[in-house]
Amino acid sequence: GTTAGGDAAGPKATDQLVVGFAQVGAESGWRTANTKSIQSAFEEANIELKFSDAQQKQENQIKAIRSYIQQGVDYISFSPVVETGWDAVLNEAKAANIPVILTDRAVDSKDDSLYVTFLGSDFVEEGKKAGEWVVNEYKDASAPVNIVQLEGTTGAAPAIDRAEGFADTISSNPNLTVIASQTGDFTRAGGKQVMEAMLKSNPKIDLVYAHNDDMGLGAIEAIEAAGLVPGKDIKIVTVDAVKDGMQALADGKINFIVECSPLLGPQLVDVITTLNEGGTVEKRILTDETTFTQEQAVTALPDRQY
Ligand code: GYE
Repeated sequence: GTTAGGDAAGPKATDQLVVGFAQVGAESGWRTANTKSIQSAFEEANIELKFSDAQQKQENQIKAIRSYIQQGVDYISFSPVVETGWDAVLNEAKAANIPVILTDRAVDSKDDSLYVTFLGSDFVEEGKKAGEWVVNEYKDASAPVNIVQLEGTTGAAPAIDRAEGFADTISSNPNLTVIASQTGDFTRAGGKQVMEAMLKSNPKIDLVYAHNDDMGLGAIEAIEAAGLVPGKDIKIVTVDAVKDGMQALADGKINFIVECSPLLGPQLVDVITTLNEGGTVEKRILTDETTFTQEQAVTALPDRQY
């Protein structure tokens, strides 16, 4: 027909666009910075954002996505709390002709027509970078090095992939052994609690590999409470590089941090603007990231945005 609507009508004015975003939760400093980045990028672009917080529960995210479908938003974006179990709701979005953009975390689905693109970090690569630091730090070790791992949320892409990249890399030196590994749910309280238990059951721990800064910061509290010196008696490697983590690194309590950027808002707005204008985007959009030693943290801290 000749009536306006749909793609044939051409791009919508940005202030006519409505996007629903289903966030994981507010579990970490990283997540807070990510939420801020998304909210301010949409505000700046003058695109309406419907935002929900799932408190780390998949069922809440599914509910939020269903409500966005019902409201007939133009685009849906979300950061899946876990990798599996999304096909049904994503098929509902597809049937309603609402494009879905994954940010930060991936889904494990055979059908990649269920989303337009996945925008975020390479978590396996992050695990590798953490592992490379450990391999180098202990290259002269002739005795076993006892490593404990604080895992992220069970079933979440960053927990699965950061464990995998790390394990693959440290396997090059048989002295490097992960003696205990448990989830701390990406929270500071979780990291502290798990570390307390690990300290009780393992007399000699040389290094903690935490899947995020917050759990590393919780581990620091547990290590200090046990009368040990974090960064010296027990070394700590984490992922994220949020301000509190960088401060602990600069203070010598953490030994190495692999950066994972939460500032995905501007890239998400770019994707939506491009799609709105009829353009296409890559199926996988990677974020640029670096790593920080203690010296580098001292230099980088004053300009850190989050
Ligand atoms: O590393 C952690 C957060 O999905 C990359 O989630 C994100 C992770 C991040 O809770 O701090």
